[in-house]
Amino acid sequence: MPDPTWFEEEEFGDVLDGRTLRRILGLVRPHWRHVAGFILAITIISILESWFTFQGKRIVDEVIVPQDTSALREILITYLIIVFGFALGVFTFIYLTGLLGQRIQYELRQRLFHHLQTLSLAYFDRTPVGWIMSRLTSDTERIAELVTWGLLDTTWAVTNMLAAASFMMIINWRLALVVLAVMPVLIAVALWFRQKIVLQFRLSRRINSIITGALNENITGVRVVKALTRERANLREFRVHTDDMYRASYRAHWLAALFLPLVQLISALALSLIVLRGGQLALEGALTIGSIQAFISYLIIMLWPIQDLARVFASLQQAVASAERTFSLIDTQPDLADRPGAYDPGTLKGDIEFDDVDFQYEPEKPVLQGFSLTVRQGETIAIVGPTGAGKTSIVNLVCRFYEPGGGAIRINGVDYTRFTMQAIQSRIGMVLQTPQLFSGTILENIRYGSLGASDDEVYEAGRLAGADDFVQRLEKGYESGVGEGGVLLSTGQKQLISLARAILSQPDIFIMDEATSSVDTLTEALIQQGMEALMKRSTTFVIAHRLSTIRRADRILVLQDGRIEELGTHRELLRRRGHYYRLYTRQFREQADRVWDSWNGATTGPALAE
Ligand code: DCP
Ligand code: MG
Repeated sequence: MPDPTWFEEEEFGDVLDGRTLRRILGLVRPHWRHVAGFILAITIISILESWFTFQGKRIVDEVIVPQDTSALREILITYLIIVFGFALGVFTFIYLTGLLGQRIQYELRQRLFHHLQTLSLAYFDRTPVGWIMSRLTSDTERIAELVTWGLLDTTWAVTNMLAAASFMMIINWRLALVVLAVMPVLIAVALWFRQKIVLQFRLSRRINSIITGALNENITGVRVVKALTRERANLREFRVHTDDMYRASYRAHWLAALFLPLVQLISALALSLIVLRGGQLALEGALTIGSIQAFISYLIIMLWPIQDLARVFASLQQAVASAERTFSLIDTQPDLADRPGAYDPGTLKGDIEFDDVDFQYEPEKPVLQGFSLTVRQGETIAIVGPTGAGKTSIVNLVCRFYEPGGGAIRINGVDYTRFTMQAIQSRIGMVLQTPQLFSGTILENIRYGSLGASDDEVYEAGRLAGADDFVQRLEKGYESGVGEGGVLLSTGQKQLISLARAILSQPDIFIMDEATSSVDTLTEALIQQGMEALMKRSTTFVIAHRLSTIRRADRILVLQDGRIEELGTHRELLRRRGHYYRLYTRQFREQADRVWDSWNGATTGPALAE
């Protein structure tokens, strides 16, 4: 197993990671008009907000204090304009951010999905499906949120403060400087807290994932835990983790609780400075009452973003972490790719030759070593052997889902790495141990083998595969849905559909990984028949568990620990009285009886009695 910690969720990234931020901005660049649009809208809103407050000052200074209504009309009209502009601005930025967010999510998902198709099986071996799913769903969402609401919050904070500061400077620059002197202190405090809180939350999250893992293992493995009477020891370990968790989140919440009151305290200090210094200036006649009131309002406006800073920063960090993971997926290079100058030979007909092939999934764990085998064009070779012997690995190599680590595989005398992947994989038909269907109708699933096929060709393939019988008995026939992944069908039925799909694609090479789980004898006979159609025209590799299949093969390969133990026809191998003979007598006698009784109508008599 690969080290399981490398894909562990890290919830917070470093906001100041310039490279990631630049790449995120790269996502936005094509939509710069949208961004410019909503930044403009936000700026206008911020200015209007401060201007609105300024009108309040005018009402006090020009209407209420002098008891004069002459300016009232003009002020009211200005109010109306502000409110109208405000509504327009809010509409614009909500609309544009929504649109931008959706576009970016859409593009990212497309890109990720497309990229995933290029990655080789080896990647999917070592990457949990859940991890990939999170990249496609929650992470793209968070990135979209970062470039929309995150960008918005930041812009809004800056423009809000600038607008408020400007209006304060216009009203009275000396008092404005007093207020602005307090701001850096507030921002420093907010930043310090942010760092501490994030640190604690990060810690508690990490512990949380350990706890979840422990819980998971203990619940799924409860039988073993009980059998080995490990309850007490596990409980002790568990308590240590929960204690750590408690302490970390306790500190985080304590800090979070402390933050707001502290900001308010400092703000109160700023407020009293305004009242004190403002009062002095007012007494000197250098400041109006309306101005003092406006200053208090501006201070409150400037405080909003600061109080919000911790929240915005936390979500920024999460989004940056999301982006890092998503980019790491986008940056993953496919392990297998077409070589320069790779070509399509037009057919895969010809002998298939394994020449001294070495193969391993993981370093230091060889699966095949010095494996040599030539399969003739049109031949059917049955591969048998104990579990883990390397049977599936051999067909994986034929499909070029993986490539040999040493030696070569030649098709018609040419090293197959000189061909394109597409050329190889499009000419191989396969039925897997656990057949894979896609949600849709039976018709669509069969047509997957050859997208250009007509309905009639699909029915013909269904008939050849022996799937016709059960399909016709379904209410909607070939138009019946199979459910997600084919859940509405039995394994045997899924194999029949996969067979029909393989038949339709007219492959040069056919691969069948027989299901070990027993299907009923009738279905088995049908599968057998369907395979016949393919075996006649294709070079066939069949990983066989059923006697009926093995006996039909031209040659049988007995595999053990990645080595060829025996190779020959059924008769030859039985005569040798070696490995195959023992395997056959031990494992297949019972099955043989069943098969003979049920269908094979004893034309040659039991093989053992040859
Ligand atoms: N293996 C691995 N990584 C994979 C698949 C397999 O490390 N992604 C290892 C497990 C076995 C060896 O490779 O030790 C051979 O595996 P095969 O799948 O080729 O084995 P079989 O197909 O013969 O086994 P079964 O009959 O169980 O399908
Ligand atoms: Mg296998």
